[in-house]
Amino acid sequence: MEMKYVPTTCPYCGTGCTFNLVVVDGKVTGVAPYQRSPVNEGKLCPKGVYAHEFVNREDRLTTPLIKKDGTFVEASWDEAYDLIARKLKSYKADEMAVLASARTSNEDNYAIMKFARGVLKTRHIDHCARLCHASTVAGLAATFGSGAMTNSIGDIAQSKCVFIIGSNTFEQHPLIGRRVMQAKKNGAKIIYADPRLTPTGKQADLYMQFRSGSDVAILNGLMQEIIRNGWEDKEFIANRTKDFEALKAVVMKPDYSLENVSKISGIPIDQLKTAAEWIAKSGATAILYSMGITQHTVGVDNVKSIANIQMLTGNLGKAGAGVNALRGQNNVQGACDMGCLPVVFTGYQKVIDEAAHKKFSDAWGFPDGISAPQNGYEVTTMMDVLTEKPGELKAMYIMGENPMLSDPDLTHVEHAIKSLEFLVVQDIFLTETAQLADVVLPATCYAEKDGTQTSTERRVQMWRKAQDPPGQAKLDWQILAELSAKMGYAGQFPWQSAEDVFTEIAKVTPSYGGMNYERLRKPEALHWPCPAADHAGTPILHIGKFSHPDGLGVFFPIEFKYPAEVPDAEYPYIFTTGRNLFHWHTGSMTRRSASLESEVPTGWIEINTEDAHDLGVADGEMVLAKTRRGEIKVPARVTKEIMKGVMFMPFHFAECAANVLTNNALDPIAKIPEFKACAIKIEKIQEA
Ligand SMILES: Nc1nc2c(c(=O)[nH]1)N[C@H]1C(S)=C(S)[C@@H](COP(=O)(O)OP(=O)(O)OC[C@H]3O[C@@H](n4cnc5c(=O)[nH]c(N)nc54)[C@H](O)[C@@H]3O)O[C@H]1N2
Ligand SMILES: Nc1nc2c(c(=O)[nH]1)N[C@H]1C(S)=C(S)[C@@H](COP(=O)(O)OP(=O)(O)OC[C@H]3O[C@@H](n4cnc5c(=O)[nH]c(N)nc54)[C@H](O)[C@@H]3O)O[C@H]1N2
Ligand code: SF4
Ligand SMILES: [Mo]
Repeated sequence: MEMKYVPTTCPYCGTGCTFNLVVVDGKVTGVAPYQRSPVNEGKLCPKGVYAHEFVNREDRLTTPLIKKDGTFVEASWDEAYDLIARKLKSYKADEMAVLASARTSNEDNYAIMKFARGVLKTRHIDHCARLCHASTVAGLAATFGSGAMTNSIGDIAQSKCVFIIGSNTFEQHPLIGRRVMQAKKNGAKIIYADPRLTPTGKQADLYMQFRSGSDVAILNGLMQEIIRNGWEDKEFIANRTKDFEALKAVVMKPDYSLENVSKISGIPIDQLKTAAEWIAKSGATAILYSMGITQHTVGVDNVKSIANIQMLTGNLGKAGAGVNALRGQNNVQGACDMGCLPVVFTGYQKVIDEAAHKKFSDAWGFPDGISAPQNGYEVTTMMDVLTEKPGELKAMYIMGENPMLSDPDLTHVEHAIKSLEFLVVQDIFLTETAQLADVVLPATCYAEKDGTQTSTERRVQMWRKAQDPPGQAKLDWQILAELSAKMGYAGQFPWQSAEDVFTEIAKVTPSYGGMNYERLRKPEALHWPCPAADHAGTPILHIGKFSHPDGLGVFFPIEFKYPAEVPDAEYPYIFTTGRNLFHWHTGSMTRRSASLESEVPTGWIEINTEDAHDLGVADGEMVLAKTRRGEIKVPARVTKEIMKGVMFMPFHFAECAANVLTNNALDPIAKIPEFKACAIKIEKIQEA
């Protein structure tokens, strides 16, 4: 028996924990701690502990599949490439759309970005960041000039007050939750605001329960209280920001008095008072937020409000403070950095910028040019165009995403995807989306490849190959390079290894310019921006000045608006959705993990005890959950821990898919859907 440990990075969340894969006779069989990790120091959450379990599942995709007369037939790579090349060449550039993947490496995402813009020449490339932190990218770019988490994970332990709003940190970023507990142990106050008393809330010193969709009102109310008491950081405001008077004019309105905010949100006035005082006076308050803030039609407004309160209290550019937007997927930061968005190349170089466009055209050297210097469609817009403007988009190439469970309003999504003439899906399992494809390509998973991924704290870390891929599965970037060669562009994809791809990335991306594999192999790796070979990387952003040309942070006055759909007589409850500790999104990996699946084998809807009493629903009873989009049967979980009037479902489970119910109303700027608030009713299921 031959056994070895291969250090790698967790393929689940954006925390970026490292662990060892245990390899016995060439096969991954387990996970063991990697003590030298500066992020998790050898500790892991259950998803990390069992991250080996899906890898060698017998239902991994092992060969290309081509759909013939409605059923998949195994095919050779050559057959699959020939078919895809022929079909894709038959479409005009902007008839094709591409989805990249926050699950795969930077190298894979760079390859698909280059494939989309250089080979297909389409402007339409996006990925699940749209459903996730699109509001953060837009909101923080406007306020600070840069759309990323401002401080590092380890830094949270130095906070004097941690204000968590719209993040269930202990279930969704458990090893960041550990830093929150370290801060608490050092005396920090923990404030938690969420419609549900989650495991995160149970550790808080102050828990504020509120109705989904009232975030702007709450934040404005807190700011009014801070200003009324003279607790704002006058020096910070004077030296580092602009447009404070405009902010003040709005937040001081009677609409945002604590009385009024309490009415809108349901939070008692004395709790709001305490929160305002702790946030303003702690000396170093860190805000942690995630999807509870971003997934709204006012997602960008919410993010700007978070930035406002941190600038108001001077909680930026120093240790233990900051706006900590916790990025979700293992490599969603990286997929954005790699330009898998409809508006930018790598490193946020704008496609509409003439110089950037020329830079990439020249660097890549496609003899017939690249995609036009115009912005493309977002994922959510693609789905709308497919249903509302038939024939405009005809083909789609999806790498590592499962919109048939993860996008809002699944009936609409199914209609959209089925109206495509040609769909390619490149995944590791035959997902709900892959089942609708014309061609399915088998990819390698994290355990089978070298590569890098960029965590929420902008730390670029390595994946290392621990075993061979199953069957004929290939590396994601390799598939894209080989397909591009078939389409006549061999010269543009000369890479022999992931490291070759990374070298090219570093050349065209200033914020990654000083990175290479040798530097990244060290346990600490590097935080971008790292512009030069002798630059040590940047763990904390905005020290001394913000990223805008004038160096100032901008206050945006924000008025409160209700969600696109609010409860009424017919649909009387607020419906919100999210996650659970043991499962990952559409479950493609965690539901194939025996240990995780045995912890939580199916979905549920959380109903407040009083609401359940009114409805005559018992704990565990199967109910019919209905919105204007659709209905599903789902077991009720009756609990005091959710706010009265609000109901919650995790979206991991195909057999009771929350996204049949969700609303695809979008934020006008970020185009993120309102996963966190719509209107629902519950009906009892009549016995037959
Ligand atoms: N175990 C696990 N961990 C994950 C993931 C996973 O699928 N499983 N996914 C990863 C990804 S991609 C992401 S983006 C992150 C997401 O991480 P989180 O954002 O922490 O997760 P969610 O459960 O989507 O939502 C967080 C909280 O928002 C609350 N909420 C609901 N409505 C509102 C509202 O109107 N306002 C506010 N302020 N809060 C509200 C919910 O009650 C919930 O507790 O998690 C990452 N980590
Ligand atoms: N109702 C509701 N819906 C939501 C949300 C919510 O809070 N509520 N949250 C949204 C958010 S924040 C997100 S991020 C999205 C996530 O939405 P998706 O990204 O669609 O969800 P995943 O299940 O993570 O899908 C990733 C796919 O990648 C595949 N994969 C994994 N590794 C690899 C690899 O190395 N190569 C390839 N080619 N494929 C691979 C997996 O098998 C899986 O099919 O869901 C969104 N949907
Ligand atoms: S906290 Fe995130 S990165 Fe760390 S082990 Fe858990 S899922 Fe993996
Ligand atoms: Mo996400």
